[in-house]
Amino acid sequence: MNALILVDLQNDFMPGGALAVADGDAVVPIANRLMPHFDIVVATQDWHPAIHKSFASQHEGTSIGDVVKLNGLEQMLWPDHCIQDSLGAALHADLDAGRIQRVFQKGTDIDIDSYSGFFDNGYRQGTGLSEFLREHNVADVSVMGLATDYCVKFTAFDAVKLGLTTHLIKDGCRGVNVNPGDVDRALEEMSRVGVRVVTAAEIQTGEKSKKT
Ligand code: VGL
Ligand code: ZN
Repeated sequence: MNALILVDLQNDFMPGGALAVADGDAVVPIANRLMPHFDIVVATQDWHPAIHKSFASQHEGTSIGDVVKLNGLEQMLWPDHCIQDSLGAALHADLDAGRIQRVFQKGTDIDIDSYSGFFDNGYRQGTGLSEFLREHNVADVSVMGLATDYCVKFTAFDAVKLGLTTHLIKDGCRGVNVNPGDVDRALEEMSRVGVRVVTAAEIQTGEKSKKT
C-alpha cells in the first residue's frame, strides 16, 4: 500500500499566517489533485500549547530566529503559531479534508519541538503515524506540504529511517528559507539519504512508480 503524507497544510503557514511560507497556499490544489492517486492519505498538524517553548515569546530577551538550547537540543525560536484549537492551527479550508483518513498532531509537549510528523525532535515520543502506516501495510510514502526545510524534511528523513520507500513531491512543497538556499540544501540532503524527488505530474501520470 502507498500513502500520501500532507505536512502542516495549516492556516498559520499560509500567506497572512503567523509563520507564513511564501506561496504556501499554492500547494493546496496540488494536494487535492493528488489525493485520489493514493491508497491512504494522512495529514500532520502542528499543534502547540500557547506556552510552547519553541515560541520566542516564551524566552525573555530573545527574538524570532534566535537559537536556544532546549533540554539539550538546539531550538530555533519561532513566532507564536499553530496554537491548539486556533484558526491558525486549522487545516486550510480548501483542502479536501474528506479524503484525509487520519490527522496526526505534533508539537503538543511544551518542552520539545516536533518537526517530523513521526516523532518529536528528541525521539522521545511518537505521534502514532508509524504504527498507523504499519497497521495499514504501507511500504511506500510520498511527502508534500510545508515547510520544505523543516517539517517536510524531517518527516521524509524519518520515513527513510523507518524503512519506507520515500518520495518527496518537490512542487508540492514550499519552504521558509530562514537562510537563503535552505530549501535547495534540504532537497539535496533528502536526496542524499535516499528520498526520491518527484513531481506532482509524475504521480498523476504514473511515472513516479518507475523511478528508483
Ligand atoms: C514548522 C517551524 C515551526 C513546519 C513548524 O511546519 O515546517 N516550522 N513549526
Ligand atoms: Zn511549530
